[in-house]
Amino acid sequence: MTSNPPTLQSVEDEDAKGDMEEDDRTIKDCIAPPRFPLAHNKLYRDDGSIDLEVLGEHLNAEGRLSLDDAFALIKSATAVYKAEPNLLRLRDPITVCGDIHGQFFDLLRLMEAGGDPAETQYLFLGDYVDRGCFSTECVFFLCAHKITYSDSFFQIRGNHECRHLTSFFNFKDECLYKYNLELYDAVMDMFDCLPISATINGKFLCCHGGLSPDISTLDDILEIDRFQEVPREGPFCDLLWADPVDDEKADADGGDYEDEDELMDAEPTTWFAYNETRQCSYVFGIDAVTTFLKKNNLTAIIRAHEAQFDGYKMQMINEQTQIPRVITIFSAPNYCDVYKNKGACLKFDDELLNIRQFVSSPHPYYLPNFMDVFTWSLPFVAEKVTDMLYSILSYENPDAADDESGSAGGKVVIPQKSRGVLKGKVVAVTKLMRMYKVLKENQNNIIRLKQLSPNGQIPHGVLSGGAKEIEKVIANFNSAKEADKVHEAMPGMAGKAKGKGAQAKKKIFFTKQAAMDEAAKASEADGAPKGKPQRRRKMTITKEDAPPPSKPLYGAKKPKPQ
Ligand SMILES: [Mn+2]
Repeated sequence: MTSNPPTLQSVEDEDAKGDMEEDDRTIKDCIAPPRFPLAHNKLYRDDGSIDLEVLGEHLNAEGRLSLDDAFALIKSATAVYKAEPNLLRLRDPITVCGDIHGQFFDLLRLMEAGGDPAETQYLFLGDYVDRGCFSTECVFFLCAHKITYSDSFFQIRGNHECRHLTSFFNFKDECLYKYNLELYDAVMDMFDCLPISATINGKFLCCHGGLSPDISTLDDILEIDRFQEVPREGPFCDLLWADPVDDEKADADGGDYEDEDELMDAEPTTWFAYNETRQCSYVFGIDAVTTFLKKNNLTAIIRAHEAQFDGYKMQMINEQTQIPRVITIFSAPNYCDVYKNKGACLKFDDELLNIRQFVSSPHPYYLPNFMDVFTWSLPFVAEKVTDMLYSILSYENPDAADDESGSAGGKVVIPQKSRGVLKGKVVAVTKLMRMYKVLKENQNNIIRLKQLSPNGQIPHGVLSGGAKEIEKVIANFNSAKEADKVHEAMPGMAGKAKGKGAQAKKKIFFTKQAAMDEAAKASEADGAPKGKPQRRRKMTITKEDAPPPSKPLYGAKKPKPQ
């Protein structure tokens, strides 16, 4: 029945109702989200195709889908992903995008910067969900595009597309908040079907994380059984989790080891070493990269997975050709609302590689971890309650006024037994008052910090550092990244892999044919005749700001009717 309170059932006459509601709002500028899920006959055109524009506008207005339509979208997209191979073989022109992380309003901006999907081929490198509060919107929008443009719109899997991370971070909570557990499970089953890598023109390998010592040829990728939860180790894990050695860091301290005694015998990682930051998988160095590229006749690796201030990073640049061997692309601007970074996408066209950068777009506000306003207001309420309690207690106890310091020491006057009990209570309440005062005064910053934190945990030592420390942490990209570092790791792995880490510091080569590769390299260096001289590859890299958005962004006022 349409007279019931809003539910996830489609309602045909939503517009009439929506308009009525809007007029009732106290703040007229604040546009009400659609009260009812998008009607089935509006989501689909008469010919059965999805109306992507209507879907985009509805999600942009914070609208939801009916459960039936949501499940249907997920199911159709699952079938399309499932039919694709582990390794997609794509040709340019194509736009390549990095992490999205639930930033739906930035995804809309990205897809405008990257080109109209009706005419532009797309490849997304994973991490569609978690962190941001609009992951379900991202999933539906991307699925709808996959169904509509199956042969030109591609997505591969990121490390967040799994049950383990989405439960630890906020995607599962978001599904439960906006839809239900069955929908979450359907999305997880869909993620199990996503392809895990791609090549462009047979020259660029694209994956979310990077290389693996268990993958020495592209054929090794084809052997992986990808239809499962992402494992915690092995080639599948590495493709989604590995990072290139940070060359700046490597130059600074000759390796990425923290202890001093480790530093003594540390060499820069040129092959593979244990990935301390992620607490799983590896970091891969220059020798691993050049060996892999050469063996597979590739130019570069294009990956995502790490936030970048400019939205991209070029690493391990070939001195002769000036072509980077590793390109990182990151498409979530102002990541987690605190990094202040740009987002970017790569537009490949023949020998031209154009980087388009864009800044973040406004989006609706959610309290962290979908907290409700009552929970949020607790520090304020609690402060008032302790305030009242204090007044009542100190009315009975004239000494209380002298005890503002809250310390039980100082001048000792032996009180009567009952007075002593009362005094203890006043002291306790005073302490409580002071705590709530700190909490209240720093409420805004703590909440922004908590936004970085799944399970509401705040990075160690920050709270005790007081207001200044909190402000410092959320002030800029580097400190936000540092505070957020703990969340780059595989949850539940902290400390567990230490032994493995110590082992992995030694050189790890590709397990397959590593010795042969080494030998070949050595004989080449001896001046053994090479084959035909290599054709010098040309590649021009350009960078530009994306043109300004053509559509009004979220929160823009509707033009007043004449
Ligand atoms: Mn990632």
